[in-house]
Amino acid sequence: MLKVTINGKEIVAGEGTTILEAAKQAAIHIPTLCFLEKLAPTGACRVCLVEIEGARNLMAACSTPVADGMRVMTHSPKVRDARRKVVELILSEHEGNCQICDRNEDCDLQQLAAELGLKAIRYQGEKAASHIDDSTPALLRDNGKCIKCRRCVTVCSQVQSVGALYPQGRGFETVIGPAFALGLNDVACVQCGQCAAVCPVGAISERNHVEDVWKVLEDPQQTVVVQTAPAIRAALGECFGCEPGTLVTGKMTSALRQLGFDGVFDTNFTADLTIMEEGTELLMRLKKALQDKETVSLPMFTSCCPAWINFAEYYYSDMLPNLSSCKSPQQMFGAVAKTYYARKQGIRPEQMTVVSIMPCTAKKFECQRQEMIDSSVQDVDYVLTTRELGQMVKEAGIDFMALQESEMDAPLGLSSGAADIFANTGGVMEAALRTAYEIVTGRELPVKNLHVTPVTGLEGVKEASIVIEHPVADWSFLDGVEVKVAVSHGLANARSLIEHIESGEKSYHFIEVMACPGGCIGGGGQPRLTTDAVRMKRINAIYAEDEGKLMRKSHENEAVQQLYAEFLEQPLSEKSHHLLHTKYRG
Ligand code: HC1
Ligand code: SF4
Repeated sequence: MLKVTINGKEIVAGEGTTILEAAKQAAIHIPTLCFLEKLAPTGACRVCLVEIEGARNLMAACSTPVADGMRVMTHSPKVRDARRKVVELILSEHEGNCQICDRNEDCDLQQLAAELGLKAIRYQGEKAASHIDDSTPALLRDNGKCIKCRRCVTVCSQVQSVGALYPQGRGFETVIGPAFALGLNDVACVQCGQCAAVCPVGAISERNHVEDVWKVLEDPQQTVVVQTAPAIRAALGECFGCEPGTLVTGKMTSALRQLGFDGVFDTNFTADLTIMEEGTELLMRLKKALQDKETVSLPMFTSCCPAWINFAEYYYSDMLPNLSSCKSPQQMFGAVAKTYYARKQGIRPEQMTVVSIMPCTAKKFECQRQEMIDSSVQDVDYVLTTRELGQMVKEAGIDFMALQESEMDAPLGLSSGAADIFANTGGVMEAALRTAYEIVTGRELPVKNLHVTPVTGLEGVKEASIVIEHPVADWSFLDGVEVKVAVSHGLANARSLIEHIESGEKSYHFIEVMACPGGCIGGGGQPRLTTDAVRMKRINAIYAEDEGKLMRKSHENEAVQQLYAEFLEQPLSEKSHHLLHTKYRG
């Protein structure tokens, strides 16, 4: 252990601890711009400069390890002056247009200027030219606002193993973006939005569709229904000052009704439907492989995360037959709403608009894919992120925190606890196992025993196995079979998992992949900044939502049962195949 003194306070720290980490242990705040927890520091922004007794230069706290006997000053006059200069130089190049910027009042640079007490910018520099990349339906990049901190570069390469963004040129000429000034659509960007989630300023954001939704809400010819993803309810409150992980399901429902939606529904309804379809698909693949000895594609991968689908298409096209053919719950919802529900309402698909509230930017891409037009028109019309919904509620003058709670509408608003946990890494797996176990064994799982603990939590790759004992007659070929499953989140983890499978080191029957760290609760459209502490709070809230429900298994959802009885007939029926399943291109 090493003894260090920071601002006169003695601290004991382990070998390899950085000054930034040691200061945090001692409750001393050193400001940063480029730093991201758990990822290799780049030292790019120089905001975390500190003074070390005996050293000639100021050092970056994020990348300087402590040494025994080191004496550090984090806010000495020399440090404060240097830090101000660094931030003033950044501001001198930054064309912020703050009042009309997406990040106004939610901008790390604004906050930093306030924290440092800046009253003037002593330097007048040339501003970077604005260059807008709107080549994808998911994201908008404006190089004019970029402060070259490289957070997006770090996340895209280290967390997602994509590397779509990187610094090019030198000094003032440095540009962060895809090679040769191409758009994100021209490179292998999966549109996950993790770059937008960490950008400290307004340089990368979601493509904003709020105005489109206002317009359609005002159109008397349209029936406008809304679906909310499982992860929204544990994060939307943050837009109104709540602690991360505050559940706002009832207030969110009331707000949506007040905004003028004609039906307030839940993506969770079709998450339950997904379990019926995907669980059956998995069991049929196992039957073909183990009983009929046919060649089938195993392991089967979940297919609800659109950024994961993009990743598989770009990098592992040979594995596309291994993806479940199920559409995501978002897309199943659109197809069911514009057929089954529209018919119940006596309207045609083209008279209905489906809006989704998603924690995700890739969902904006997914809804306009050519494969997603099965109701005869585009099944989902607009996708808003959690942040965009927060903006709409504010624009409408709704006092969110004062709203009474209310319930979603039937039938497409009814769902189980299994659907709630889709929001968390490991949740789709757990939801599928709850249903598959009961189908195969004919025995009810004890309520206390529903969590599959090895697949919960924030470890990057998680594994579990279940030995099937005494299945019912139809599934007797599974007797004694050890079903192996894996869960990964963050695409770099998916890549390493797939490489282990391809090399033969690992084998599984079923794998859940979510692109964003933590699963959807950590999506690219969620309120910023999502740290691990924030992820855990949202995850715990979602588990609490599940645990508070009487109905916690997808196959118990009576509204889903009714949908089968009145319309779809049974899982994997012809109609289900037409509306709920798809095939992805290579
Ligand atoms: Fe997700 Fe899903 S859980 S993908 O993470 O399968 O976005 O929340 O809506 O579609 O249900 C996102 C979340 C979401 C779908 C579901
Ligand atoms: Fe990289 Fe995802 Fe951003 Fe695309 S959306 S640039 S893949 S982090």
